[in-house]
Amino acid sequence: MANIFKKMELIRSDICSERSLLIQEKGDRLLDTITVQQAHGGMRGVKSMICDTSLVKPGKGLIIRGYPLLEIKDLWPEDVFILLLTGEKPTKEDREDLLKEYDKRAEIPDQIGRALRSMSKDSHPMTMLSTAIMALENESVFDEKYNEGVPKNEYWKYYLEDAVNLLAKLPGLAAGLYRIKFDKGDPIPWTKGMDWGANYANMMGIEDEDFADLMRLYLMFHCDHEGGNVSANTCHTVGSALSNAYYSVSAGLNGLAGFLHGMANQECLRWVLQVMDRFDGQAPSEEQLESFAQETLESGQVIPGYGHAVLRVTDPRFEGFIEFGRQHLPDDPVFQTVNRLYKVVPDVLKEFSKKRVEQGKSPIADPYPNVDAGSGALLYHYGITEFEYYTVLFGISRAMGMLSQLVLNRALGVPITRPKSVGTKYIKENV
Ligand code: CMX
Repeated sequence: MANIFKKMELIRSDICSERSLLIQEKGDRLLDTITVQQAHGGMRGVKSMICDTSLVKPGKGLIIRGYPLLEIKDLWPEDVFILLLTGEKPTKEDREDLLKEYDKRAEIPDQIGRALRSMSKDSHPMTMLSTAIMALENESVFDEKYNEGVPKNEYWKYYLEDAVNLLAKLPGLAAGLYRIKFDKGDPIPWTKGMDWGANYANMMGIEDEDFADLMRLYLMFHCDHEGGNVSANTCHTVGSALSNAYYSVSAGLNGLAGFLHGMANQECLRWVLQVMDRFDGQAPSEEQLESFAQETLESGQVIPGYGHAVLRVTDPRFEGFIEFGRQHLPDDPVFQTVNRLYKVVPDVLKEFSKKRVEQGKSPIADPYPNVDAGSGALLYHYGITEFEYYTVLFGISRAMGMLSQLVLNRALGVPITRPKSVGTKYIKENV
């Protein structure tokens, strides 16, 4: 890991002095104001934390270290982890250096398989993932070094060790739990010399070059979405207490398992298959899909895979997946249904939003598809029909964003998170 360490040593001193200078020169300047509505509304849009790994622009979508996502979609997941962490696109040597580390660290202790097998058969795959990560927590290098009394300014090094250890094991954990939970046979070990995405595909038991390509794209697309989303923000907060990377990432993943966040991908495919079931498994017409979408809204449910807290355009990650689908599976009925839904759902949501406003409710701010609307159809095509598993794939990728943010936060010495809450009485009396 010499290359990454060297780069991190260099950028660390730069980012630390930049941070000190900014606080010194502009520490008392106003970054934002907050309204009562925002305090009551999930702090939507409040600028109150720093994240340099990526940015989500409402009109453009995800920008990773200055690169719009679709411009760098051919980077492999291991490349993007280095980019998130260091701010620089990796060289071939950097990638090889990281892959060698994964080769050294990927082996999963036997007790993890035993722990997963002992879990209740109806445990959700996200519960199994979180449990498996927590079962590895005793391996934290940071905890060991902290107990030895290393100085604060070296904490980041051991968070980085833990990050690489965890990333090396995550595909094996996730693929292993897939095989255990869905009776696919014994877990398959990591193959040395094979990249992260292809290894994950292989360990799931799916030997198909196209699927390995999809995995690389999938793992790249879900890697990060700035710092305020539920999973990243949770990981940030837990890590700020110096909980190690295992505690922090597991906590973030528990947030990802929410139906309004990463679990929307399983819900989305469930919803797509529901409408197809009505039409003998065929892709329904646009009219049929329109009335199904209206029915969903009228029954008081959300349309999964549509809407976003920040985005106000079609998610470029969705566009990227649709492009992959057009190239590799244009005739697949599930993919065709997803594609047709894209033609009708935004208008249905816009109409529904108008009615909501007439009733004095808030509008639907974003009627367009997010990442979760497109990914499931592709996974389904390659035989991953167990859609409760989809959030695990999202989580393995998002761990790269959470871990790079965590390491950078420790490198900067970001303090423990502690915003101030106020009561209703305070607002009534003081605002
Ligand atoms: N279907 C129906 N109603 C929707 C909707 C959708 N797809 N998207 C938003 N709304 C509703 C909200 O539920 C909210 O209604 P109430 O005021 O009655 O509670 C209203 O519109 C206003 O919400 P908003 O300001 O547009 O959106 P929020 O920032 O509050 O929420 C999100 C964003 C993603 C939770 C919401 O759009 C949603 O529930 N979408 C469906 C679930 C989904 O796809 N989540 C995945 C997001 C991406 C990810 O994190 O992975």
